[in-house]
Amino acid sequence: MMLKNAKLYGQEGTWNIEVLNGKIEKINHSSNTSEGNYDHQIIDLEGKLVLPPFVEPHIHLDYVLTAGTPRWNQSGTLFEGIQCWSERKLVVKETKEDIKNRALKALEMQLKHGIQHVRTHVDITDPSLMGLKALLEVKEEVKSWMDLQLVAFPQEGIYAYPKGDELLEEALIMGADVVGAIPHYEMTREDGVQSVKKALELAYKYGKMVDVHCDEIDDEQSRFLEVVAAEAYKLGIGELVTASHTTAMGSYNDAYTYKLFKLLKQSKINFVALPKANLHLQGRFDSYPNRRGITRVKELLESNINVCFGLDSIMDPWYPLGDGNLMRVVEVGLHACHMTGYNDIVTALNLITTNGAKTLNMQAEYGIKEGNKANFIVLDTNSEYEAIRCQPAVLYSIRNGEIIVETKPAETKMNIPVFS
Ligand code: 17E
Ligand code: FE2
Repeated sequence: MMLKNAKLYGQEGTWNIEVLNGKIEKINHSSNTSEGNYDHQIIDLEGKLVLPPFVEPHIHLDYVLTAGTPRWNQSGTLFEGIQCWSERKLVVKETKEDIKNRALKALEMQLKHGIQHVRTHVDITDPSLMGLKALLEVKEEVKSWMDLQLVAFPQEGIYAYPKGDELLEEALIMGADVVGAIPHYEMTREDGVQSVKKALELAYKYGKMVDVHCDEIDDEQSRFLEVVAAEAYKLGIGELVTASHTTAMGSYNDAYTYKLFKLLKQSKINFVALPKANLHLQGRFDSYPNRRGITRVKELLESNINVCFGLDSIMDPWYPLGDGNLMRVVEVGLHACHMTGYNDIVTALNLITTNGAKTLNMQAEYGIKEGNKANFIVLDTNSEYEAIRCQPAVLYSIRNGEIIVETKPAETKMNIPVFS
């Protein structure tokens, strides 16, 4: 395959990308007319924007498409979401196949929207570990078109749930890639601190990554992030550690945050912000003014701390909407985080590409470089700026040099003379 006249994300000019045996053989400036070395097919992109595939760093595939069963979350809070899910586990008896089918439907939505790499949390506060068994099979079944990482996520607590710590360890032995935790949901602050330490210890013991649901609450006193960062720093595994949500940071005072940022930089941990999910879930206990409940994305990025965006949910007890489209998460996130300056806009797609890859610790094999796998997506636009403004279709998703998804953009016919 050769992709002719590609506008590479973040670069000037247009380029020809030669693909041979599933890998990127050569990237030449379009003006270079040498013969080239590639497999049969040529596609002239006429300056369309080419990027590495989108990365979804945070979704709950075992929860997708369950909203309303057995009941809807009326308050829109995180806590009622957990309550609905806990009730569902008791009354809706799903088979492994049911869970797999829901997860596959969500993965299909994600694939259509240009995603080829997904990190999913899987609830392991369930003595049968059914969700994990289902997702371990899904991971294997989809690997030709989607890379999946599984987080062993103790939704109802490592200590608040009976034998949560043992289930967590069992999940790691069964093959989960990442250790999770939810310190703000434990019964006491001390249990929360202990749960973070436990998660990091287990990660160290089994050679796994860490991704903590951290301070997903509008409580300015919820300060488990400093524990995550300090423990990661002391163990020297910061780059393998991620703090997701951290919405309490939107409520911290500036003096504390100043001190915190020094530790965050030192620790090298990653952040996942989930703007659509948390705009919906947070601020629910406020009257007016009503908080946005989002972490300090702009300030973290300005401090060279890695931040990426995720969707979190597709129709689950926590969030009633969602269709797997990360471009829309970026659009909402830029607004919610006051990141609508020119430079914020033209670099915004970092939030769902390279920054996500770094969080998943797969940056070494990610990106459009000679020698890498021929994995890319093509957007129906000619610039980074227009990609954000117009939310164009993903025309192609290409994996190992094969077109695995092709989309024809909608066509509008104007019957008004001046426009036709
Ligand atoms: N579980 C949780 O603790 N927080 C969330 N935002 C979701 C599930 C979706
Ligand atoms: Fe989450």
